[in-house]
Amino acid sequence: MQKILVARPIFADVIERLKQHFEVEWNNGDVLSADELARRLADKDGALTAGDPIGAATLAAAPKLRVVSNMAVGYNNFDMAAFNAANVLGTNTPDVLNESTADFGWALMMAAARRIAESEHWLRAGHWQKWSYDGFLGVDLYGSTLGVIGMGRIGQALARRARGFNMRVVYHNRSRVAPEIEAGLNATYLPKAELLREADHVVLVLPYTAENHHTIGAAELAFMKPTATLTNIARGGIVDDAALAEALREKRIAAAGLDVFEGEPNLNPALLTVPNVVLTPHIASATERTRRAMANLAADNLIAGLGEGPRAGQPPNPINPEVIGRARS
Ligand code: 8YV
Repeated sequence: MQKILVARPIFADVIERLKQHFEVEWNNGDVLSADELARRLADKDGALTAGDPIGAATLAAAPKLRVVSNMAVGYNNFDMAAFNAANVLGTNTPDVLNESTADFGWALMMAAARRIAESEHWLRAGHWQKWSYDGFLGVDLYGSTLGVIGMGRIGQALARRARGFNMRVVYHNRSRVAPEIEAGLNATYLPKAELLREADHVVLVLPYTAENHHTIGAAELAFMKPTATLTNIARGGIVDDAALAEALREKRIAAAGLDVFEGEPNLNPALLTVPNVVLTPHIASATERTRRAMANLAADNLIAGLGEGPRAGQPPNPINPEVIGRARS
């Protein structure tokens, strides 16, 4: 039987599924250090990860490893050049999380715009003595302009929600999406700086790559309206968190909603001291149904990637399909 490592706690019934095909070592505890992960992978044929960094050194220490299945759509934790050089297949879990993640992005955007977290903290702290006409005035979503940066599957799911709020949709993406998709979403392509100038609510839904590092920094924040909100449901590092904290403190933008952070789970401490930001612990895909779907899809990818089950050799979501069938190097 081939050996696999499940590097994180996941649903126990998914572990049972994997046990039908593999000898499973399960880390049902704390996040493994890089050294511990490499040590445990030394004799494994496959691994199921969730954001754990896998690079050249880890692959070199695991000569039998052929498939690493990430329980996430984003795979910036994989060094794909190293995967390709070693002929190791990487897989991810797209699509099953689109709607839950878009719902959450919408919730964060609304919470930021309407100051929900800020006013709730104030109320809990016992400050509510009387109603006041200017208490926690926010900014409207209805009839405003939504700016989506990253018009992939989740970005499109967000844009579809804008219809019910009678919003104009502008977007920026590496390349323009197909005209029929633009037409279906009633979305207009804009260069990034123009989008930032025009949008009332900017939402980031792009993958993290070296080129997307600090897509939003001090210069970009300066383009935004003082009444605008910024929501990041993509990845830490896409926003310069220090520059954002400063812009929020100085009210150069109205508010922000952040589910992902540079260096998470450690946050830039400045973010914890500004009131006009809603902070959540990377939970945009966290519904019972979606996380189960992600875990099962990650298992499907690993099972098929390692040549088991009805789809042997044809995993549903290969990131680098060109290495399938090649000998490990
Ligand atoms: C994951 C995510 O839960 O899919 C992604 O890219 O950010 C989340 O849905 C998280 O990355 C854990 O792997």
